Amino acid sequence: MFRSKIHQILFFAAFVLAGCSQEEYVSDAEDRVKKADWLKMETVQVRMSEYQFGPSSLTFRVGVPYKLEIINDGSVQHYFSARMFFRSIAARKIESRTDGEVKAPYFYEAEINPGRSLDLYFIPVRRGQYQVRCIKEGHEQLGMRGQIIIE
Ligand SMILES: [Cu+2]
Repeated sequence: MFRSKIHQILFFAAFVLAGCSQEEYVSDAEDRVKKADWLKMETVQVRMSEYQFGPSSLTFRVGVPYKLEIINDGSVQHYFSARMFFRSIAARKIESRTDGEVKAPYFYEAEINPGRSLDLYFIPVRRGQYQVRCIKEGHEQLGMRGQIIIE
């Protein structure tokens, strides 16, 4: 009886720890960004429009530095919202080609004006399959969702 209680507690602790590690951002993002060879950066584009992400599935490889060009080809604002994806990468910065850049280790979504774009510089860290969606009202239901795979 006592023993099974201990087991229950251990299982619960393991469950909580697993949950936490998935919830946390990559804590050594700045180190990873500094050590990466950005000359080997690969550029990938995703285009947003009414009402889709094109392509709707993106695949990245752990450890490779990327620039993801998030382009809004639509006629209204769209979001690139991907909380768990952003928690699985080391972000270097988000750059606007016209207005400058923001350097921060952690992001969770980007909102982009029609006809404009933002570039996300990052290194994938944790393998997995993540969701991206537009959180403008009704857009996801109309098809603005996709998947991001880190392999
Ligand atoms: Cu949208």
